Amino acid sequence: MLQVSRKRALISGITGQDGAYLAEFLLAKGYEVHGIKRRASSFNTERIDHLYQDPHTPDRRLVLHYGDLTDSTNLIRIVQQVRPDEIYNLGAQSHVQVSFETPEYTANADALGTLRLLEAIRILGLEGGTRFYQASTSELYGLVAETPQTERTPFHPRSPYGVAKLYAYWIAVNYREAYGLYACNGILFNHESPVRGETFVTRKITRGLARIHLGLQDCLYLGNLDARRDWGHARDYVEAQWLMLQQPQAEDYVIATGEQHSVREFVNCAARELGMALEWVGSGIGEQAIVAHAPAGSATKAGQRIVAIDPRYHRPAEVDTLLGNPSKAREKLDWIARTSFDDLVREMMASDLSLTRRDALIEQSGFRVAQHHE
Ligand code: NDP
Ligand code: GDR
Repeated sequence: MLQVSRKRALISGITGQDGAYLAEFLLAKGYEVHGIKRRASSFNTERIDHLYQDPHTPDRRLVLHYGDLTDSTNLIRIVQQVRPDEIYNLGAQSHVQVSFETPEYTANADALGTLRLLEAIRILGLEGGTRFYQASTSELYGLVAETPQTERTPFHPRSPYGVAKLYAYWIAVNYREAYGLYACNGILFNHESPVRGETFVTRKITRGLARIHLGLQDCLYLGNLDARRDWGHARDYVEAQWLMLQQPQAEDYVIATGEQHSVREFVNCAARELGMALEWVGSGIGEQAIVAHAPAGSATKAGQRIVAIDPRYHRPAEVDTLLGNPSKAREKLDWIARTSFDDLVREMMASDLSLTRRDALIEQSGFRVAQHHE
């Protein structure tokens, strides 16, 4: 019988939000999936535990390799071992605010890490066979020159993260032009999910409100409530990443919903999911959200302050507004964002409510759960 060899993908950042959704997506498509995970002092594979296959499983299709984007020889060795058809470079220090505190490390992992992977492909002579996806970002636009943003909108990044990703964007373009490498930039706008990192604003809100609703926390502290983002669902966005690598020609694409909401609107929508109505009072750093209507069974009371501003969460330079135009992706990839804003918030809120119920039970039993308030 003719043996059809399956495609092999290598994912850096497989333990992150997108890595987990992409690994699941590619496994369902029949791929053999290899992922790079960092050595950590405790388990860090929670997001992909449901996909894990014991190393003794015959013919397993998910293989993890220890590695780091700051370590060239390690990356060359992994690419040499795997000889992937597709590399998805999702690994990064991806938190914008943290990049102001760790700018050099962010540049090393996010900018030079991309160069190291591209060089590994070249050193091993795989330019002809290995396709490369670079996780570029709407943070490249920063101080936006036009709205909505397209593939042709000029870049003006506003953080060490954005500047590092600007290098990564251009080095991927350069390797495409200089060496004929099939390299694509997906310029992805914010995308979220129930497994979004807990310190990004959306997850911080759904987790915080769930904890307040169940009486585990009194108040949620946020920064700029007026920031506006084009928020989609990670599950939809990883499909676009894959589609970009299946085209006859490598190109760059904006991936977005084309719809924008403020952080304050996200809070209101998440509160509504709990049956709670909020009233916003005060202004500037004195602005607060007060419970106007508390649902039955909630630990909150009408009149209680549940959201306040902490200037610690204001950034040295802010990206005030982002809105993407995904027309090119719709026309060339036949891709659209399927999940609406309301459905995204609903799914995240339901998931955090159920996780928080579990935490409440653990605490009632006399055990402590991790706090992670940042
Ligand atoms: P996460 O922060 O959830 O995941 C980042 C991943 O990168 C984790 O697996 C992390 O490992 C890994 N990582 C961090 N540093 C290194 C390093 N030095 N070497 C190897 N791996 C490393 O990010 P997302 O999944 O949300 O995003 C995926 C990519 O897409 C990132 O590059 C991000 O910058 C970019 N992006 C994200 C958008 C979004 O809205 N989510 C929008 C546009 C771009 P560990 O688990 O050990 O920390
Ligand atoms: P962002 O996402 O910076 O857009 O980067 P984040 O959720 O961190 O911030 C979005 C906006 O919300 C404002 N904000 C707060 N942000 C956080 N984290 N915590 C707060 O308390 C808070 N209060 C208000 C921020 O100032 C900002 O304006 C994400 C990351 O996934 C990047 O890796 C990715 O490239 C971009 O999205 C697209």
